[in-house]
Amino acid sequence: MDMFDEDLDLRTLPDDELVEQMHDDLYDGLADEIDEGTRILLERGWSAPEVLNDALVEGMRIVGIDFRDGILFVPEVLMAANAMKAGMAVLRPLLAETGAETVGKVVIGTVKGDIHDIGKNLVAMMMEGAGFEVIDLGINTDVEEFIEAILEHQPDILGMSALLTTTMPYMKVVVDTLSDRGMRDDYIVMVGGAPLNEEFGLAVGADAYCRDAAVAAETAKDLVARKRILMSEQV
Ligand code: B1M
Repeated sequence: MDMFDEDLDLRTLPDDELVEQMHDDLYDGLADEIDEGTRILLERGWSAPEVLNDALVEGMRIVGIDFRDGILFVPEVLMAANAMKAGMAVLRPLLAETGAETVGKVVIGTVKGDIHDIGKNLVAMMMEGAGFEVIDLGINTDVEEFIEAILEHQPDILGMSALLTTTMPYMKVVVDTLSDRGMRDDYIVMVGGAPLNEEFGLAVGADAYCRDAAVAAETAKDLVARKRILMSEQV
């Protein structure tokens, strides 16, 4: 960062340059700047999903490439994640804003061995925005924690997130345990995370794989509506 950058007033930048600057600031882990940039874009009339996707998620994608290529390391990526969370905190009330009454309940967590939570947090926010009550179990969630939570909260949906190829198979452990205990059919199971795909979702026995948070919220609404219809036909 040079002296010019230190004095940079984000407000003087046109939208496209501000977004590029935010990608740099995310890369550099500058949480205050990301907070400010997010607010400026919103003031300029950008919608919360636009800011999220164009400024934050895209910035994180760039971080991910350099992380993969060994240019960035864990401490730097943690700083970037921290900056991303600062932006998400500004967007949260907007993404979770809902006039609708509660449409259902979701228990969600990142699976055992995995501490990535940005995507899972976004899914939780968007689901809240779609009218769901969300019980977030956080990261590194093992099967007993999932089962304890679903027994306690009786959700419509169990959602699992995984970002590592080494942790995604754990989703099958959870689904199989539900089956072994005769509980599988009582809940809709949804899975997601960057390394997953449709085929994997089917293979672990989930009801749905969703590629992003917006799709997850839509799918959750659809599946719960379908479940309600099926249940009403059975009575
Ligand atoms: Co990690 N990491 N990381 N990391 N990290 C990845 C995932 C990696 C792809 C980077 C890379 O090499 N390019 C790579 C995985 C490779 C692989 O498995 N094939 C990797 C690795 C290797 C690791 C470590 C092993 C590194 C090390 O220690 N040597 C280590 C593992 C730690 C662990 O979990 N045990 C590690 C650690 C970390 C940090 C702690 C530094 C940090 C996480 C901080 C945090 O989350 N609080 C981190 C980060 C930030 C990343 C990258 C750069 C970004 C992830 C992210 O937040 N993306 C990531 C590279 C990448 O993915 N491009 C990487 C933004 C987020 C919005 O997207 O999470 O995909 P995403 O979520 C999306 C969708 O996937 C979907 O919706 C979300 C929003 O649209 N979705 C769902 C997610 N969950 C869903 C659930 C649903 C439905 C949709 O239903 C329930």
